[in-house]
Amino acid sequence: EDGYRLWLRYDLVNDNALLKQYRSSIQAININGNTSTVAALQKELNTGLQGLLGESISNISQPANNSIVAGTPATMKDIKAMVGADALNTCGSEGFIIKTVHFNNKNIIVIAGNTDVAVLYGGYHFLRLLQTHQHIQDLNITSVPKVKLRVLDHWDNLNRTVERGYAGISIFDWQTLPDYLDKHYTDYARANASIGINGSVLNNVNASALILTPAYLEKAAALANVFRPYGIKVYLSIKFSSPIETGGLKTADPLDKAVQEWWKKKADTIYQYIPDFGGFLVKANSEGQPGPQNYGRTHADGANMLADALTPHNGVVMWRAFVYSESDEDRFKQAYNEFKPLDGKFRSNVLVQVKNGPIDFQPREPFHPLFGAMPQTPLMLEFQLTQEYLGFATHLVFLSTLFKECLTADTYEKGAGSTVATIVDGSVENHALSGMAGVANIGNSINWTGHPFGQANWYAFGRLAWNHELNSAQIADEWIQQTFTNNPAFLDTVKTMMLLSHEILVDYMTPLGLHHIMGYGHHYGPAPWYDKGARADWNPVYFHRADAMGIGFNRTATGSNALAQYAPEVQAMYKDSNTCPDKYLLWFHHVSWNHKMHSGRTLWEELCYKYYTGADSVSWMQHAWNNMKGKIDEERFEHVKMLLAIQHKEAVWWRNACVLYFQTFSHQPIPEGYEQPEHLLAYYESLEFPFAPGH
Ligand code: BDP
Repeated sequence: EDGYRLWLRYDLVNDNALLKQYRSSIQAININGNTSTVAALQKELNTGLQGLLGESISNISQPANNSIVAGTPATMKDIKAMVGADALNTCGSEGFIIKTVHFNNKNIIVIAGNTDVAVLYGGYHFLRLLQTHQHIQDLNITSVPKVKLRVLDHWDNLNRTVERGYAGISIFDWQTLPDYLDKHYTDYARANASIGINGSVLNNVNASALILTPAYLEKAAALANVFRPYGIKVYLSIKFSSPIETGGLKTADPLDKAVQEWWKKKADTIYQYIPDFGGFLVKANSEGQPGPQNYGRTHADGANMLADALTPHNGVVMWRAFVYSESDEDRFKQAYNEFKPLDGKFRSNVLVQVKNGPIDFQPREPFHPLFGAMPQTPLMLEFQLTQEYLGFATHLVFLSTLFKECLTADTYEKGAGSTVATIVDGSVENHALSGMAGVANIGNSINWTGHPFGQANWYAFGRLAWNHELNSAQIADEWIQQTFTNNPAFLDTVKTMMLLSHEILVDYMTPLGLHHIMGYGHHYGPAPWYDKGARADWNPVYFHRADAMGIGFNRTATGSNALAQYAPEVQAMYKDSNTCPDKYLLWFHHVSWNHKMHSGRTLWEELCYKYYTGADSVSWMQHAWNNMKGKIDEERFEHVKMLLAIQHKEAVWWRNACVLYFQTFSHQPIPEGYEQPEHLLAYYESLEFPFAPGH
């Protein structure tokens, strides 16, 4: 068990009664059609069922008693009659139905959809039911994705390094493409399809212009060919200055005719290589990347030029709103300031891609104020699965709870209930386009994600992009059962660990609304003291603002007034330091060290309490995990055990460094009963990590 099989392990069902039931209801499979997607489905069902049921299942050409019938109205003449035409009408092009029916005197499990890919999704869902030991006698499931574009963004460079990647080098081996098609590519596509991911951006947002040259397009096309049967479209990150760098033009001005023409021709060429190419992801005028503002144009000018080039081919532009420049304006406010005025100015095939929070993938952020502020523009939500600011691939953190916190946050755009999720899925404004992106945590390490539990974040992202109403406990349940075991004690303990893990990390890293106090550049470990960065807004001291009076960033009307970017109802929740929820307090307020918290403790005491509880909770996780010995394979058990020991060491490091540093402002003792830090502050400040990964 090296983790390579992810959640698609298909091991023999170890509950005998259930196995008997499954075997009697699944005696044959009837799938017709000859597309590559049908072949992929057939193969997955054959392998999956053979593994789960411990016997090979025959493929038949007509529905039979106790068989699975999978297909579309086009491939299977009775499908409509079996599930009902009306039901199919609600499924769109990707939704599926799984239903137990009695048809022509036969007991049948139907997996139906309007397209082959929809049926493939249904097939994976059916295998998930068996892997999670569900009863299959009376199935009646209809599942339709809420969001259209469910995409992984790879920050993978053409030399196979991965920006903020902690799981080895890129799985995309550009050197041997297009001739060598690594097994990883197919297994990557299977894993994605199994959770409904339907797009992959192959290269880093800090893009190389080379990606659009014929040599690389040919390589990208080879990947697209592998992914296509699984319903996955390929997208590319582009560099805005490509017309200059590889096109020989003097400018990349989006209003320049020659530039527009260059992109049109480029798009035409791309579609010759990849007929179903998804489109472009663009980081422009952000962290030094070129963009339309280099020519005095707006983000809309830039996005629209690319959108026009893609329109004839039905491609989309995912234009990122991650922008902030060196200025006196609070970094929190800058994306909103630049983008809100552009609402209504984008072509209909442009999505503006917004990170979950206003700063940058912190352990906890309030939702980005652009959600709810650009009603005329489809906003694509960007989460980060790779744990850039959350302990890399060595800390066990289940991100589903972080995702849900953002998705369920209410923007009040159209009154109560306009959650981020319903803005993103397009339902609040009736947008035709909608999307969610996850910055991938995948590399070529044998288990894909480095930390065995990193897989859960990939899994949770896919499941939530498909259906943001799923809850984290359900997702953890599914993932554990498929990835490890159905053992109830294991399930119970590990699910609890997973569900608490995010809050625990927040406690030992950035409690009470602290943010961006990690090591400079690489973001490894604590460095709240750091103030030597090239830009003020890259420095931890910019974000925590600790002084003799207190700590925190005043973003109320007496401070940067970033709060004003939210709806009045949201402002009302956060604007008073006495009623603001503790978890966001230092995001919005500079409060005194003696500020009374909801617990009755002072802020200083609460800060210590959080740091100490956080680190202690990692010991609890270790203890809980140790009790699981023998319930799963030794290999993964030991792996996680060793990683938890690192996590504990680092949690204590975070705690000690932060408490000692903030103490230099609070001038108060670490409350009685807490163990004193092992070293003096100077020791923690002296630690350097020139070779921290991922940067
Ligand atoms: C930050 C990363 C940086 C990325 C940037 C982005 O530190 O490496 O390039 O985001 O999203 O989180 O563009």
